[in-house]
Formats: sequence, structure tokens, C-alpha cells
Amino acid sequence: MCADQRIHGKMDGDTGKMRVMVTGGSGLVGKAIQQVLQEEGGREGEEWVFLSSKDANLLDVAETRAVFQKHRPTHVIHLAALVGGLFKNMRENLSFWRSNIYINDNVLQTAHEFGVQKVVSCLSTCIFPQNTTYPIDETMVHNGPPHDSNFGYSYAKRMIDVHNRAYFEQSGRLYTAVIPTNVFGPHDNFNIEDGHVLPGLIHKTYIAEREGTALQVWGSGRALRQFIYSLDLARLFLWVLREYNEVEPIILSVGPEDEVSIKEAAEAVVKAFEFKGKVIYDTSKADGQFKKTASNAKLRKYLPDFTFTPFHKAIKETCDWFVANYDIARK
Ligand code: NAP
Ligand code: GFB
Repeated sequence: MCADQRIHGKMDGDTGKMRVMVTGGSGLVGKAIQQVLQEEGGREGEEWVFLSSKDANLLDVAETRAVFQKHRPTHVIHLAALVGGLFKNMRENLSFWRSNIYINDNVLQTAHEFGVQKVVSCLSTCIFPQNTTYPIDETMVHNGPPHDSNFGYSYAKRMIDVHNRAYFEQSGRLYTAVIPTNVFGPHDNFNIEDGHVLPGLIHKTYIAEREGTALQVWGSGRALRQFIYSLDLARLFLWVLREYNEVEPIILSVGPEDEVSIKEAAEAVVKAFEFKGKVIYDTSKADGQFKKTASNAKLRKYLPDFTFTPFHKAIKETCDWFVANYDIARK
């Protein structure tokens, strides 16, 4: 599909009620939303367009305005960002701060000027205060400095919440945000140096199996994480766009009871590949935040019956996708 991906719901002519533009539509989460829409067919009166940076470099305000002018969206899902795992963040905090501040201000201010009715942006559970009580909830975003490893990204993301409150207070705009935990799935960034832990371990296990070498897990394996499958996050994103009408953000995550250690995550990848080689833990590498256990009580209040894909099933599907798409995967 070309960079500018259009999906039409079952509409009567051009009387669509919602024109949804998805920034960052070519990434892990954007591709998952496309897949879920294709599976469910989109809703009556919805038109969707998925952007990549080829459609507009959102660091440039003129290109940002041009793409809003072209599509005249009524709603925006704002995913575009400089994104990376722990180690890329530790190397490039300044880039993560500046790029994301500029992208976010360009998109939100342009949406406001073009009269976009609703914008759903993305924070992350890794932006919460380092010193906190657990489980963390939506009211705690600004309660203290984030973990040093990714302060640039964290502060830039926190400013989205400040933006949203200011647009509501000054202009009555319903611009809101979701707070996903660590996401994984097909179309992830499998680059070993820059990506997140699960795509990194999937890529490394694939190589270790092919070359008969050991799998290197970075850090002690003791850190704890909650992981959400990208397709589950996509389903929740569609609900937030269509039904969630608070300016305050909402955490989109499996529950605290589903938290796993990095060691357990690595073992799940090993099991999915039926890898029989050695697994080595390189403790010279950082563990990053030990834990960032987030509450999904607010989500459960709205959607008590939402079911997440079982972790091992989601891991297996992602490993199978990677093997089948090795040539085209980002790595
Ligand atoms: P991703 O796979 O890295 O995709 C990033 C997307 O942003 C791509 O479509 C990319 O376009 C686009 N983009 C980057 N820079 C751009 C620019 N200057 N102009 C226009 N588009 C640009 O990211 P993701 O994992 O899907 O993340 C989506 C959102 O979820 C982000 O806001 C991220 O902060 C948030 N989030 C992610 C995680 C996670 O674990 N992955 C966890 C919590 C929150 P190209 O394809 O053209 O490069
Ligand atoms: O997904 P990840 O890179 O980021 O996970 P965070 C890092 C954890 O996984 C650390 C261990 O404990 C690492 O020691 N790990 C083990 C590995 N093997 C690997 C590997 O091969 N690659 C990677 N990357 N880690 C990020 C934030 O924190 O969370 C970002 O820095 C982003 O800003 C993301 O928000 C969601 O979960 O530590």
C-alpha cells in the first residue's frame, strides 16, 4: 500500500461523518490499527487516512499544514514520534526531547487551527515519575522527575498532557491522550540497537538459531514490564477515538497481575522459536527502570469485559510474522 493509506468505511457517497487522519500510520501501532480496521471493516461514515513521514515531515510546520489542508480531517490519531528502546533513549535524550516537542506542537496547533474536533495522542507508561507508589495511575504523570534513561522523551510526552489541558481550558478543544505500556507486534522496529526489548530479543533469537550461537539477553533479566499486543492496543485506540471523552489521559495496558520479568519475556521468545541454544545475560548492560507497574483500573471501569490476547500467543504470532517477513521487516 502506498504511503498515504486510505480505508473507507461503508459510507453513503461523500457524506462521511468522520475523516480520521492517523499520523505515524506506517509504524507498529499505526499498522495494527489498519489491520483491525480491515478485519472489522470500519464504521458507517468513517474515512481513514494513514500517514508516514513521506506524506509530511511533521517536524516542519509548513508540511504539517499542507497535509492537514489536503485531508481536512475531523479527527486525528496522533502516533508520529521519535520512538526507541531503552538504549537508544540513553544515547539520544536531546533528540527525543526536541523532535517530539516540535512534532507534537506542530500537530496539535495545526489541528486546532484547522478546527479538528478530536485528537487522541500518545503518552507512555515509561514517562511516569521514577520515585512513585504502585500501581501508577493517570493522576500521577507529573508527580516527579522521570527515570534518567529517557528524560528527554518523557518530558516531551508529558507536555502533550499540558497541551491538551491548555487547549481545553482556552478553546474548549477535546484533545486527549492514551498511555500505552510497552507495545509489541508485527511491523515493530526489530533493529537490535534502537528497538525495544521484545523485537530485539525476537531478532537476536532468529540470528542465534540461524548461526548456532547463544542468545544474548541484555541486563540482569530482573526488570519488570507489562506488555500489550499491538492489535489489542489498536482495538482500544478505536474505542478511545469513538467513545472516550475525557481530556485526562487513560492508561491502556494489561493489569499489574500480568507484569512479567525480562527473563520471563526472553523465555517466551525462546519457547516460540523452540530455541535450544544457550541463553546468556549480559549484566554489563543497563536494566533501565526496574518497574513501572501501571494500573488499568480506569480502563476496566469503562471496558470491564475487554480481553487481551494471551502473552504467549501474541509472542508466537509476532515471531511467526518476523520470520515470514524477515526481508521487509524494519531491522
Ligand atoms: P514506530 O513504529 O517507530 O513508528 C513511528 C511513526 O512515526 C512512523 O509512522 C514514522 O514514519 C512516524 N514519524 C516519525 N518521525 C516523523 C516525522 N518527523 N514526521 C512524520 N512522521 C514521523 O512507533 P510506534 O511504536 O508505532 O509508536 C507509536 C506511538 O506510540 C508513539 O507516539 C510512541 O511514543 C507511542 N508508544 C509506543 C510504545 C512502544 O512500546 N512502541 C509504548 C508507548 C507509547 P516513517 O514510517 O515514515 O518513519
Ligand atoms: O523495551 P525496552 O528497551 O525499554 O526494555 P524500557 C529495556 C529492558 O529490557 C531493560 C532489557 O531491562 C533491558 O536490560 N533487555 C534485554 C533489552 N535484552 C534487550 C534487548 O535486546 N533490547 C532492549 N532494548 N532491551 C522504554 C523507554 O523503556 O519503554 C522508551 O525508554 C519507551 O521511551 C518504551 O517509552 C515503551 O521498557 O526500559
